[in-house]
Formats: sequence, structure tokens, C-alpha cells
Amino acid sequence: MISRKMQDALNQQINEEMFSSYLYLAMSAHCEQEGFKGAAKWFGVQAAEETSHAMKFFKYILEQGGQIELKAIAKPEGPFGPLSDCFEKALKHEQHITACIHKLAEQAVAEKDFATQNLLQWYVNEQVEEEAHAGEIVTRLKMAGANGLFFVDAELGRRNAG
Ligand code: OFO
Repeated sequence: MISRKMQDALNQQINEEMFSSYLYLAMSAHCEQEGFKGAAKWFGVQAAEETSHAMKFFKYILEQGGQIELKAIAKPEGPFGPLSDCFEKALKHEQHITACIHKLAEQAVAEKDFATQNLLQWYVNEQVEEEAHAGEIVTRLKMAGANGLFFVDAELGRRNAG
């Protein structure tokens, strides 16, 4: 059983994860329209991953006998700009998600909610990876410059689901 306060906070995080999915889907469409098919695929895979993050919270709340409250998903705001801007925005967004996860972890510790602490540990680790990946791509795009953009794009297109 989780507290009402924790249930509400986890429901809010479902919304954050679904918004992440929406945001990356919008970026995927933008990249496709700009002719960056590799980045479009990368963001599409990322969008699906974010939905799976939301579903992990969804299942957990139900397993703990809690109530699901699905809130409205905000519209992702463009313009997303050139490829390097997209990934810089993605990195910034992941830093925001990391802050959300850390706040949830603080709450779980304060409530001595060991089961939720355990669940959140997975997200803490996941965020380290997500920030690292987005950060690496930002660096690669900067190094590639205008001439190397399509080379990096081809590399991004090799990302597989999962
Ligand atoms: Fe991109 O991260 Fe979810 O949690």
C-alpha cells in the first residue's frame, strides 16, 4: 500500500512521462520533415520508451492498490529548430525529468516507503543513461558541424527499440 500523497505524486509522474513521449514524437515529426530520417527514428524509439516508463508507474500504482488518475497531456511547444537544438532541448528535458525522479525519491525516503524507493532506483539509474546519451549526441553534433550532420543522422538511425 502506498500513501495518498505518494499515489498523487506517481500519477503526476505518469503525466510527465507521457508528456516526454509526446515531446519526442513531436521532435520525431520535425526531424522527418527536415530530412533527418535517422534522428526521426531515434526520437520515435525514445517516445515509445517514455510510454513504457509511464506504464511502469501505472502498473506499480495498481499493484499497490492505488487509484490511477490520468491527467491532460500538454501540447509540446516548438519550434524545435536545427538538429543540434532538438538534442539540446531533449537533454534539458531529461535534466528536468531527473529532478522530478529525485524529488519522488526524497519523498519515498521521508515516508520510509521502501517499495517505492526500490522502484525509483530503476528510474534514477535510467536517468543517468538518458542524460549521458543525449549529452553524447549534443557533443557529436557540435563536433560534426554542418558537413557531418548527415553522417551523425545515419548513426542515429541505427538505434533499435528496447
Ligand atoms: Fe526520458 O526518461 Fe522517462 O523516465
